[in-house]
Formats: sequence, structure tokens, C-alpha cells
Amino acid sequence: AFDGTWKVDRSENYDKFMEQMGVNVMKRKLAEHDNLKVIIEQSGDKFHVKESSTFRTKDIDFTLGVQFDYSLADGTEVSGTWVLEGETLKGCFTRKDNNKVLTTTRCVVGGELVQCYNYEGVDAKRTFKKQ
Ligand code: MYR
Repeated sequence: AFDGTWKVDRSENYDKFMEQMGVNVMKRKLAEHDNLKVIIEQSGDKFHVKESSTFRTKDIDFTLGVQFDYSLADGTEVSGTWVLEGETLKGCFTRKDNNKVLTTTRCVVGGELVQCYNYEGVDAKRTFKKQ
């Protein structure tokens, strides 16, 4: 269900979320137009995710339930896991610099990939269209 090439179409409260993450205003302005594209390939409980944006391209392999390290587009290092609950991927990642937790979910709704984010009480959402 998650397989495909997904291009960001719209974002809600993403600026506030990044602000809560401590991302400076200049990077936040650039991130508003990051043209984020996520290519997801799932086989069983293994995922290959290729992220590309105006900031970078990055590949990651992970297995559901198995902890891995990742660095976010702003350089923040996190460690955590994705698990599947029903039709929803749930991610829980701890920042290495302050031990605070970022949670995120991915689910497909009406043919769109919806990713929700939460950090320290601030929620955001980005919706991706399939290419
Ligand atoms: C992946 O499945 O794409 C790799 C693991 C993702 C880890 C957490 C994603 C949250 C991204 C938040 C971006 C915030 C930028 C300050």
C-alpha cells in the first residue's frame, strides 16, 4: 500500500512544527518549498525509503520494529523505530541531542500518503500525491 513515488502536495502547521524542533527561520522558509519526494519500497517487514528534496537525497533501509539511526534534513540526529499498526505506520524517534521524542505516522488515505508529525506538543501534517 505504501509502495510508490510520493511528492509533497501540501503541508499543515509544518512551519510551527519545525520552529518547535528549533529549526531557524531561514531554513524553515526554504523547507516550505522543499519539493520533498519519498520513494517507498516495502517487502514484508523491510522498507527501503529514498528521500529527495531541495536539501538532499538520502536512502535508508529499515525493518519494522528494529531500531535505526537517521539524520533529519536539518541535521538533527535521531534514533527510533517504525511499526505497523493496522494500516498505519507509526514512528517513534528520540533526538540524540536532547532525548526528546518525535512521533510520526504514515497512512494512505484516498490515494494520498498522509504523514503526521508531533514534537513537544506541536502537530503537523504533510500530504503527498502519488506520481
Ligand atoms: C523514513 O522512513 O523516511 C526515515 C525515517 C524518518 C524519521 C523521522 C521523520 C520525521 C521527519 C521530520 C522532519 C523535521 C525537520 C526538522
